[in-house]
Amino acid sequence: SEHERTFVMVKPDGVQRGLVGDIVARFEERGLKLVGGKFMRIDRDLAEEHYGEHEDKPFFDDLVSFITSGPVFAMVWEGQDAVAQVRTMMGETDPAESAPGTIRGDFGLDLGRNVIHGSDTEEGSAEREIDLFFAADELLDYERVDETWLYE
Ligand code: DAT
Ligand code: MG
Repeated sequence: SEHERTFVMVKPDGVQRGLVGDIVARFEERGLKLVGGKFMRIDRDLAEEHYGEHEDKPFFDDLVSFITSGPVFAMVWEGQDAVAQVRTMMGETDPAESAPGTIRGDFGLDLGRNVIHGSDTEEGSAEREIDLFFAADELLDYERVDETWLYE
């Protein structure tokens, strides 16, 4: 909590469906601050490391194939309770169970094509993912002009 950073990624389906702008706009409008962004293609090694917690799951191979199948937009967002707030804005893992108004609930139908990744709230997850995708000098420190109006 307090001001923290979280790793977010528009997955290949979200990029192909032209959802990058809408997704970025949601976080910007919420008041979160973009501190890093990278349009990239994930290779197999990075995919396997990023999703390492799922390596024994039956869906692991499909997940790695999917996430490496096209460009993704990787981002780091900063703000008060950023990790949990992003998870709430994303909805449930399965878009079919996600409420309208959430990103997965507005843009997805299928578990294996759920548009977006965001770090989970487990201690250390966000830091691990940020370090995996971004070098320290790719993350920018600056103030948004509206910060005094976003926070008491
Ligand atoms: P999340 O992306 O909400 O953090 P997760 O970490 O449990 O969810 O799983 C990572 C991704 O793997 C998820 O976005 C979609 C896929 N996935 C999860 N559970 C699955 C399942 N039971 N069958 C197929 N794909 C699954
Ligand atoms: Mg997860």
